[in-house]
Amino acid sequence: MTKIRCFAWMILALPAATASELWYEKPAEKWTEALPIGNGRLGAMVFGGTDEEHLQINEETIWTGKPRHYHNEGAVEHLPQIRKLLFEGKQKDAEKLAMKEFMSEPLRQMAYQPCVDLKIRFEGEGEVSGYRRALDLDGAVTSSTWKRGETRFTTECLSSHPDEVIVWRITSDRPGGVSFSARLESPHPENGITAEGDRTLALTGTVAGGAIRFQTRVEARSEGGSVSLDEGMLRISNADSATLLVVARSNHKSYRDVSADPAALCTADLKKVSSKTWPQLLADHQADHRSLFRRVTLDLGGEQKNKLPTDQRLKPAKDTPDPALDALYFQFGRYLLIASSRPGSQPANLQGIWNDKIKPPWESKYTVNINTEMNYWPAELCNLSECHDPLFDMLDDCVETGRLTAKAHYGARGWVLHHNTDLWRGTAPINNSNHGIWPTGGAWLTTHFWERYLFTKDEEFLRQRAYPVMKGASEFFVDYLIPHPETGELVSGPSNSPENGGLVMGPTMDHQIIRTLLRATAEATRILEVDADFGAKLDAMAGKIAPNRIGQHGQLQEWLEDKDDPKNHHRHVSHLWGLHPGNEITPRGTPELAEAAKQSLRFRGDGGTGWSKAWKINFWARFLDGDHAHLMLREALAGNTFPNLLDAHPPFQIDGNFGGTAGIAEMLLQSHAGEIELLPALPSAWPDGNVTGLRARGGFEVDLEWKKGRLTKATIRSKSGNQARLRHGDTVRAMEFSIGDSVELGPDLKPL
Ligand code: FUC
Repeated sequence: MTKIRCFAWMILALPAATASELWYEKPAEKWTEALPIGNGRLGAMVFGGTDEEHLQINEETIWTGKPRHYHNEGAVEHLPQIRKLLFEGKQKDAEKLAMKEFMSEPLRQMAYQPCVDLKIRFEGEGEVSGYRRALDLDGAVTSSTWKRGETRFTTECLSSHPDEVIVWRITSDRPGGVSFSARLESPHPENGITAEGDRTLALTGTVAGGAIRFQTRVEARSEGGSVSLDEGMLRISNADSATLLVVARSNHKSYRDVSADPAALCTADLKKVSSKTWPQLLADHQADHRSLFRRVTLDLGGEQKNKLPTDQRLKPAKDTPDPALDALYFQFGRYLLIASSRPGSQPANLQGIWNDKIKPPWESKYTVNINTEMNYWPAELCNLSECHDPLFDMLDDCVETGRLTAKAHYGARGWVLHHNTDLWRGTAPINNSNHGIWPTGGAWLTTHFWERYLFTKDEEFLRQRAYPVMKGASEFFVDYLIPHPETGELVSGPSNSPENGGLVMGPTMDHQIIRTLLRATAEATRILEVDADFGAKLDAMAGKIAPNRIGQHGQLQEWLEDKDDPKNHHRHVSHLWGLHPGNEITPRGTPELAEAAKQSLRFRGDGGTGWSKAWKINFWARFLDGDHAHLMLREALAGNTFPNLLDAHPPFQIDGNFGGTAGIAEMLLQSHAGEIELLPALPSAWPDGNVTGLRARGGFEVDLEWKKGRLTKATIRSKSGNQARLRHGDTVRAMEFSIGDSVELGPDLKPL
């Protein structure tokens, strides 16, 4: 029976790839070639080796540092002087004073850490042939298969959300053909490896100098043959097949509590799966994953290119469109969000949950001046609302720590989060006054609460979860905004236009974010029928904030002063926030501002880091220019994507993947401007295609079909009953929906 199943699997696996598969002809040599799996909390990069298999494993709560505060008591005393210096044009003096008196303590935040490496050394002689390695996005399983001599081996690997376990499985087509040893290694110094029973290894580790302790266990099972424990290694001899189950836990309970017992948790995790067989583990994992993944399908044609290994398609995509690769990249982003952000888990950090370095770039933490937000752009749009939840949980923590920072640094009510946070929920300005003092990170993230409401129309969510956070974020800005001494307009500051131009008063991006936050909060007070006076005050204040301005080069000004440099190709395009993800600038609603924003984007050019190009896909989609959006997608694929499809900033940073996925969705469907626009930015590279399950604000789900670049059919499903203004090109139609309605429309937007 086992033999027949293996054989059937091989027949299925070896032919050309499916549309939702990444595949390769060789094992991964580098981390950026290995394939990611994850259950929100436990992740692994799977290398697929034939002499030695390597799983580089992460657990999301293993970080440096310990529960602590970062705010700087007394910083507020220096706030008036910093503002005065900035208003007087003395930027360097202001930065110097701020550096000395206004920064977080300590100055830097903590780093996300690797957990453990599982190394599996195969026994056996003979030449290797017929190798193939893949990641099936729909099944959420990596696989590798090869022949050594006359024996074919196949491996599969998954990280199960329902069962909280990583499972690695090997079978051979020769009875008794599987023999290997497996060991655990950790990059953390103070660890010990012990045997737990006769087929389980446990590794206990401590993050040097910090509070986090953790444990990892690997349990071996075999069909046929034997399992033994020997010198800190598991040995599997002459089995027909074998399965390794890996669990990992830390002592982290919350940002201020590290009293969990990793060993007890690991014991419980393994106990939970003790009677579950591989087919059961696989079936439960796939049912869970598919319940999310299959909500959206995307077919852009061009499948014949799937016959090529995935890594060989990236560079050519620059000049020759590869629509099937675009669709794969889109679904890979959705796969990654499912794998790195599940209810109850930490939000996806700068690398999701995948990190092999003790000193990862930017600590692999949460950079909230674009990166963390970009991670969540696809969540509502691409029908993965639940995957958004960890971000909201993190913000609940930041409301607590951010209150202390608001008081200590600004003497303000409410809460504030500057440009980074970490496992310990730091909210104070870090690193350097010339970019760390940026008080709108929390405000931007708070708009995600509002967006969740707009997409779902879930009033309970608005009342219970969103509004308290929005109210606190808004209260901060009521106390913080100050009138400009010359114009009387309300301005933000000290702040910066993220990472460009140093410490200033009144960067455009801040004003766009704050206006959006205040108006959304005011709107929420009306929907919920609470705090009417507060709502009116917020609306009034929003109207007094310095507006968007068009400068001497026809550009949208990045600052209060008209000082933009048209030759500046900086990766951040912060002042276009109002175009995307915000909505105060739209080609139809504010054509002059939109034209100025376009001028600014032209000046910035088509280059940039991975996430910068991903943002530009979204910008061009919002300009309704599908071909330019697609050009940016091709730039990202060819120039900023590793062989395993992870975003190459470089180095690896996951935001570009998520931003790219959201950008592709924005090319097909937009709903930020008071109407649901179908195929707003369809590029000529995708003449025929269909998409199902995208979501639009107002509680709608949308399927679209098109041929020769023209919409042929749209299906609109209403989840919450609502009016909608639908648009396709110049055709506009207002419709009334009841809950559960599903309406099929033709290209003229009339019911079919
Ligand atoms: C911001 C960006 C960098 C990088 C870092 C993590 O600081 O400017 O490019 O993405 O975040």
